Amino acid sequence: MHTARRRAPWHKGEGPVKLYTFWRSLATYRVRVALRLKGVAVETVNVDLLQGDQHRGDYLDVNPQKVIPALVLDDGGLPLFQSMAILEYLEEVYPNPPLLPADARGRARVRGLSQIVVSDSHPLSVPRVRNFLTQRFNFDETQLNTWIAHWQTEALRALEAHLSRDPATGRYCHGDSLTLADICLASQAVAAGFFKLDLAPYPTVARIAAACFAQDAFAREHPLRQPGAPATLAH
Ligand SMILES: N[C@@H](CCC(=O)N[C@@H](CS)C(=O)NCC(=O)O)C(=O)O
Repeated sequence: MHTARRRAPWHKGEGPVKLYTFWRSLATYRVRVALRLKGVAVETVNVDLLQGDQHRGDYLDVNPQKVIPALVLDDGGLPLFQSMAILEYLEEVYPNPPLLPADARGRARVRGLSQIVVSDSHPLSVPRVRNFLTQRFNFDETQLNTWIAHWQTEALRALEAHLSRDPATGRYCHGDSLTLADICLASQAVAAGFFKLDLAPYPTVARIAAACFAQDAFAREHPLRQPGAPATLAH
């Protein structure tokens, strides 16, 4: 017998209304920056990942994958999920300022740079992966830090190699305007801070990250400026 699903109280109207977020979430940082760059205001709902809020029943109705971000639109539908998909949605629905280049090759490059972070680096150090390694394979702190540093470093190296060899790199990852790649690179730079990795060996990444953090949207949405964040980068 099927149990009737509780009806979620999704609102009806136009545009995003609610973002499920947490100060430490890098995926949600990406979405918050895009929302702010595009001037879209949303209500935020805190999902404390350290307290396990992502596993609670009411959040499972929001995102059964048990991760944030999730963006509720007021079209009456289920929330959007996965930061990259949400960024692409925002780009389509709020085209100004554009965060993807006008040409197909440029868009492929921006998406490629973004995926180094979103697909190949970030997922390897999220809480559920860290917990699995410690609980299932008994990783101690040193082993866990080695794991995290390895995958973060791989991403930083890859970004640096792509950015430094390509004349398409400008003030930002792709030319002199912000793109989705800068949003992803900034989240990678925040991760480097969290995990105490020096950006000095990656001068192009460091330069672009600094240019991003000098922008209001990146600075105001920085994880360490969110409610509940600790005073320092270490955690
Ligand atoms: N690929 C997903 C990653 C989502 C994700 O792993 N989010 C983290 C926070 S940045 C999370 O909610 N983790 C909860 C957990 O690992 O238990 C995206 O980009 O949205």
